[in-house]
Amino acid sequence: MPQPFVISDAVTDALENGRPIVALESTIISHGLPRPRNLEAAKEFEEILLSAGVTPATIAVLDGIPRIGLDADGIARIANEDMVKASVRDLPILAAKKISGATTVAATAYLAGRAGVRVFATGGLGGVHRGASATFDESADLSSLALAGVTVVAAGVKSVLDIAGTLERLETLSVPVLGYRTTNFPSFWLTESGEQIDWSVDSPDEIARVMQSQDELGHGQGIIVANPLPSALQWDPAEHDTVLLEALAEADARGIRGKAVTPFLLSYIVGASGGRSLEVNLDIARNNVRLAGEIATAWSGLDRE
Ligand code: PSU
Ligand code: MN
Repeated sequence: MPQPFVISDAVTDALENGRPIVALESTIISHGLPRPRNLEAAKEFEEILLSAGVTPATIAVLDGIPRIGLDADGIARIANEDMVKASVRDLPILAAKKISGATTVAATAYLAGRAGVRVFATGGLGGVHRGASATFDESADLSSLALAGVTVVAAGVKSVLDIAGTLERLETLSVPVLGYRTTNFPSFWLTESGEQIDWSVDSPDEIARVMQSQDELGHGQGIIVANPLPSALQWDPAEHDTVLLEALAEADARGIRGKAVTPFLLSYIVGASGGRSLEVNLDIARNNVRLAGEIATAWSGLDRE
């Protein structure tokens, strides 16, 4: 029987020895950030983890095989090849066709969960799109997180989405949402969306204890840690609002639909903001990777007790 996925030697070693590991997604690299900054970013995210004593596990499908942990060549491939954007439902098709794909939050969380990697860092989550009551456009990130027992650190969801609707769906799906030192859910580039969440947590240790309780209760859902960027680093709110409305109108005018919507909005916004949103985007991802590393470290400490 061929293996359904391949776990790198470094990740296998960390798993066997209970050392901290953080999963990283590849769609943010292939479809979320422009070349050549995307390759620099992919390497930098891994470096941040390595220098904190945490093993990075960047996840992608290469030639049909889901890989948990990439080598330098794999990282370069996700940054430079025109890969399909792969959600959970695409995995068996990529496998049969032996083609490569960059995994979304949904597919990355699924694969990380299968591999036993419990903490995952991304930029922003997918969610309920504006107008979803007519289009049914809701990211599979939400339903996947309801099934994969993985803690994902994200700066909330972008306000191109229906943020209140996204939080309602997460409630229905019984996915815990923890604000990191806040009860104001972040909207990616902005520190606060204005939407309130029920719970704030103060430390990586507290998050690890929530994970442990979740396991003890037999809840298989993932956990979302909403990690806002400090307000001094956020994107200018006025510019943000203008560019976002423009991006939504443009997507509508061009009739962009389905899985193309999110990548279209992301690249339109980078272009229309003259690169400013990109710098904030990178700060957000770094901030999330750092916190995910701390959570993974706290988790592996708890695990050994
Ligand atoms: N939101 C972001 N940045 C991203 C994405 C979403 O702020 O890079 C990417 C992630 O990979 C996420 C995917 O899983 O888009 C969601 O796409 P869709 O809305 O088609 O489910
Ligand atoms: Mn969609």
